[in-house]
Amino acid sequence: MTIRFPEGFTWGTATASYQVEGAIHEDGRTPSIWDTFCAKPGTISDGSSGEFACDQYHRYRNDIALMKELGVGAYRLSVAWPRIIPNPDGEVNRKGVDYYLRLLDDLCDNGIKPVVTLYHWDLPQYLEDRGGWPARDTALRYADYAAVLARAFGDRVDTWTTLNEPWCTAYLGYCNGVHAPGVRDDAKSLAAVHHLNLAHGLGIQAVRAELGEKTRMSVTLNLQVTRAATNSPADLAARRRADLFANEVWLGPMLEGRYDPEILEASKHITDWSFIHDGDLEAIHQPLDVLGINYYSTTYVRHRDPAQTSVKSDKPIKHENAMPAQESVETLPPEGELTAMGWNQEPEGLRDILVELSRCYPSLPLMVTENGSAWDDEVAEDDTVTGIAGPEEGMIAVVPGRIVHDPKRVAYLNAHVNAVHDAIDQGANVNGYYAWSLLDNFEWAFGYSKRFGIVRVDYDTQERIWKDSALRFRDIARNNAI
Ligand code: GCO
Repeated sequence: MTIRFPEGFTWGTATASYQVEGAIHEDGRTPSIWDTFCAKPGTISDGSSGEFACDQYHRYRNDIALMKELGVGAYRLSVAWPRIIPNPDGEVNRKGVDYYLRLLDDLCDNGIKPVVTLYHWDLPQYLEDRGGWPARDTALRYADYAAVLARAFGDRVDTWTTLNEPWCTAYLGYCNGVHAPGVRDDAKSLAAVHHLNLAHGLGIQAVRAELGEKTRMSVTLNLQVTRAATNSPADLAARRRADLFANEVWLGPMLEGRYDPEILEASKHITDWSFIHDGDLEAIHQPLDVLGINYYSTTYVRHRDPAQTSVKSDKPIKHENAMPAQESVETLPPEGELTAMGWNQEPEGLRDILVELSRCYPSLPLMVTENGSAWDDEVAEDDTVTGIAGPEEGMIAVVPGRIVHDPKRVAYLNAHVNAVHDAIDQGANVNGYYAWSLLDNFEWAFGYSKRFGIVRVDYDTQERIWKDSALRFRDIARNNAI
């Protein structure tokens, strides 16, 4: 049976600067917090870093040829802040800007809309040295950076995304410390929450001040679909507590200009929230054209006795409870067949969050800015597989004769694309789906040990190799149907 998506639905692929670019020493880029973090022993499971990654800095034209073959209408990429403003003096690095101009122009020439994330976690190290996200000044510097990008890129960008998953920045970065900069401090993580919200609002204002009120603005949140283990009042309260810090802490300020008083109450033993200044909530509450949702799995919680000791997980797993003020919340081990990340598979969670958001915010269009799964892939020989020539003489975008058969990733993709369609059927206002990821890449604390790509990267040769999931996604994107 063929299920069609609405006319104009966008199929895209997504990546992030530090995960794919490599070239960390090139053209004036200075270190980000991830370069510093990776250099510390024990932070990255395979001891690697983004130094080479997928070398997209040099191979972007090939990767765009690949996307063109896939038939995708959009590429969600992020900009490395330390390429643009490499030093505390605030001076703009022309060479860094030029790299992205070449990339954006090539995308536009190939009819692929750029969806540009301003911040996907690679904070300049000099800003961390001055306090990082727990410091208010970082939000102000972010607004300057946003204005620079708006002036430089102008109308080449289809949709601007202020932040990617501020949940990870605040909690994995500053609460359980499994991501850069590796800080473990509950109070700082909540200050980071607020300053990320502030950066979002100031960033939107800065971009619109340069490019006009009509500029399409978004943010990408990894809202957590948290389920209570039972319907007991105690378990439901645990679910509510997780939801407040995972979701409401972003949705409230960004979409309604308020922090739920329960958030402040539940964390008053950690901080007095005096970092919220007069006028901040108005600044944060800016009109949005679309809300990006990253979705991978669900989390089950139940009540726990707060008298027990530490619950904060130090596992580098996003769906463990890494948040502050969770003394009464126990995260249950995931069930069913888990992906290579150890995450459960529950496509209904994607449907539910989309339907719920459209019910709460009916006028706000949604896009699934990331969805995908990691599996332990193997390469097979197959003479019938054709490659793709790169844009330059003698260059290859995808090698012929080899393929990865990845039935589990294909099944995950099918199930989640179907879930998006179910959500639309139930009234959700969803206008796009971006596969995470175009390529295998640097998976943060897991280094290169987890492969999320629909296209494989051979890190020794930088060859791109088809996976069945890419061919499946090509069918879906080209036909706008599954
Ligand atoms: C994130 C990111 C991606 C990850 C992906 C898989 O949200 O964590 O946007 O950078 O690689 O989610 O973990």
